Amino acid sequence: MLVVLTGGTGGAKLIEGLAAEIDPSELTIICNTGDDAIFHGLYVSPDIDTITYTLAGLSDSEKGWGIRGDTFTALEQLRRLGNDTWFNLGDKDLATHITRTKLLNEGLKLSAVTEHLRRQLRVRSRILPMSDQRIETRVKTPEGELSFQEFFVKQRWAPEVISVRFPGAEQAQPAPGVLDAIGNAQAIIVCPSNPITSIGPILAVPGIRAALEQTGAPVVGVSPMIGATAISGPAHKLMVAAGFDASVVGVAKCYREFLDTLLIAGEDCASAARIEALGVAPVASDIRMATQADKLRLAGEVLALVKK
Ligand code: FO1
Repeated sequence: MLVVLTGGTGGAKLIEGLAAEIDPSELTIICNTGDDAIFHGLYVSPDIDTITYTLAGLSDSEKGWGIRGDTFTALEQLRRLGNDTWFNLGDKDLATHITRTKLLNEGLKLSAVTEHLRRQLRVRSRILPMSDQRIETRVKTPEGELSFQEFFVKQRWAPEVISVRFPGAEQAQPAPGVLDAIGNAQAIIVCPSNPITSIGPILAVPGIRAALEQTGAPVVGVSPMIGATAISGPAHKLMVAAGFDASVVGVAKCYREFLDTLLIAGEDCASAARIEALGVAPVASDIRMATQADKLRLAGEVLALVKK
């Protein structure tokens, strides 16, 4: 059993490769839910959906989110009716959020809803939300505090970031199956996701970080950073706000208590000694996943490292 910690887009690429390289039913994916938000009364869980759509072969790989070929007719009508429509929800994607919201309103937990949705879409890997309780990533900027989606989508991650917090995390528990999956894993993979706002919320759920620190299984991460910038998105900006270097060394610092190995870009080889000094073994590779072949190759390299 392989356990994967992930956010959305960057993680989905590696997970697509992993699911092609091994039996997908051997993968348990623990997903960030700090980005979740309510739009038009519907509960949207972007990272869970990105991973589910990816494994169902439905994802829009160009955008990195949503369903390939989706249309936006309902959204246009919502706009005409005077709604705020900066968050782009496609027509087919809306069906997911309607189903999720209906089941949550019927009393199902997010983990049970996620299980239902992935089974309906014939996804063979297990997808677990980090928690069934609401934990909302909040981004403090000079103009005030924003939800993650307000920061990321509405404001296109332009505002200066002062700090990030995860209200609800302290009182939350890991979703059913999360701690068992980590405890029984043969290996754990930390995806090239944002260490602060994708993996950070997962680690903020009481018990998850400790489970990772206690596991005897190898823990291998892939850096989301090359040089001083993220491969995509605002990880560099958020890492600096959280007090880390915007670099592979900063990534290693975020995970040093439980990470055994970190895959880094060849360009970052000069940082290898500083990563090693943190107790993490750096391995240089081509970590960009521009093509399908890249995803398979990198997944293969990660699997080779965890099998060592
Ligand atoms: N990201 C965007 O940049 N713009 C969007 O309008 C947008 C809509 C959207 C709808 C459903 C969904 O599941 C994801 C969506 N995302 C969008 C992606 C999402 O905001 C981020 O990728 C994640 O939250 C970060 O991991």
